Amino acid sequence: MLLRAALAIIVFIATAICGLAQGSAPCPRFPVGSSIAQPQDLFSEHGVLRVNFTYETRVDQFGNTLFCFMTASGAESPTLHVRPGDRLRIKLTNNVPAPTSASGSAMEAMPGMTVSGTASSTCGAVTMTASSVNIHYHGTNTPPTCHQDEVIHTMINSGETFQYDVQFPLDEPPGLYWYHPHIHGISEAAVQGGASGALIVEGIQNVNPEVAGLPQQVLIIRDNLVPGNPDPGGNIPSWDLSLNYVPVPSPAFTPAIIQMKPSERRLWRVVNASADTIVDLQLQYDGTPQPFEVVALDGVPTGSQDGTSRGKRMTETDILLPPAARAEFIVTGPSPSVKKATLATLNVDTGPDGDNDPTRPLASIKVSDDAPEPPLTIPYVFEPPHRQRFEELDRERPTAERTLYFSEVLLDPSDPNSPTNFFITVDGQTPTLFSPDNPPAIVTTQGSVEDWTIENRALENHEFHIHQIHFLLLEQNGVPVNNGQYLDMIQIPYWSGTGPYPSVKVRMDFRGPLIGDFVYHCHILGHEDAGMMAIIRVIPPRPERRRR
Ligand SMILES: [Cu+2]
Repeated sequence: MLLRAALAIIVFIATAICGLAQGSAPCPRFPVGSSIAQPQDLFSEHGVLRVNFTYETRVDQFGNTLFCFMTASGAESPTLHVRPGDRLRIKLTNNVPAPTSASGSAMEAMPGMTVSGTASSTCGAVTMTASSVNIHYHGTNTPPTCHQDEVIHTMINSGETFQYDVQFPLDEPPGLYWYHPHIHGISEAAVQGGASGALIVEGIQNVNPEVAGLPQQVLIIRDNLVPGNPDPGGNIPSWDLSLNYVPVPSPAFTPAIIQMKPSERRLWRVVNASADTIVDLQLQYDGTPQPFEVVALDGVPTGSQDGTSRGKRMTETDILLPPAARAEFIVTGPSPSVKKATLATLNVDTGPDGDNDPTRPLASIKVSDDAPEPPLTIPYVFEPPHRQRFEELDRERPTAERTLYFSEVLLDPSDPNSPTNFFITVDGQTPTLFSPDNPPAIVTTQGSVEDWTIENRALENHEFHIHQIHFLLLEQNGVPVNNGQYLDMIQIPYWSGTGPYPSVKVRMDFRGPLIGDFVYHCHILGHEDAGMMAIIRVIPPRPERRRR
């Protein structure tokens, strides 16, 4: 209910400025059933990518509030290309109108929605409003400091301009990342409004030479409210989806169109930029699942961490992508004899308390000899790969082991319709809703390597994400996983109500240079906004240890 109230306030504010917004037409959307277009590509030069963004809003014809990042030339949510070691300098101006005093005071009255701090603990604005924004550079191993990838205290309010200057490390794995707002309490509304874009760290061909020369297609899946807010079930999903801003609305699910040449090979770089919707991608030709030749997951080339600095391809016929997860894979387009070629998401069983993420098409692939190619091709230019960031993590001895768990509790246990509190808790501590003023739930030391067992004690799926670092998946439900993959997203499926809790065991790598406070949370953003997030603090080693 808290989220819906917040959303209602945002809709009210945006409606008030609807005429103005439509005049300047920010956040454009494509018609249902249209061919997908590639977002505009922006590249770093001489080690720096400079971007001017405005944060915009408008209300669409269905009453949904849209949000987006726009450049001065009118490009919406462009793909940002950087190289390892580059700086990303985004100057962000928040053009979303300030809340009215009435809605502002309502916001301040909402528990968990008011974020205030002192000048020493904040970064940008001091008090959160319904129009606050910031940017998280998801999956990047960049510093959690003010003006970089800091989301706990960074707020840019209406009318304000803020300068980001994000330093990418030299050993940033080459691959697909993404950017989105991360203001606790309103992140779901911002991301469902469409404020997200792709971020590519260049050089995947250095680790996976087989992708060199392939046309590359960025595919961004987003979700949004179903107009009219019908009860989910059957063909009515909890949220509608879109592909590169082409809506695929329920219940007809008219797919977007991807044009390809017959049997053409392409690198698809897919981000599930949904706030809440889990997808399970499958490519079907006349009903037969086709191979995805996977070369990277969550920005890390698959199988690249064994010391060879060479990625290894995995073949899959479907790929589960939690919200925020990425997959990069080679597809071969249909031959002319294929009558129906569809990129679909399969039904995801999210549990008795979960959402409805049904089977539905996303895109129909149309082949013709004169189909336009995507504007970018992976360069046929190779450099020696950097040492892979997480190399030999699998051989490290963990310095600590922890158990964490996801749980949900009704605010009023006697009223099944009361709001749900969402928690992520270190076993032994008291479940606590997130607040930026909370002390860190975990304090660790730079240089440590920790094994975390993360349990799901709730009756719906949760999707674990930690900022700043990737983790190595070690076990699922106590069974070792030996594919050596480094991820920043992992699903922990729902608990049935009896038996052991579903769990994953992951190895956290704090050996890198990053210190400071950052967060881990469920990346179903409705859950994160409702409390399912906590702070970890990485402190420098004590001087006497440093001398060793
Ligand atoms: Cu969750």
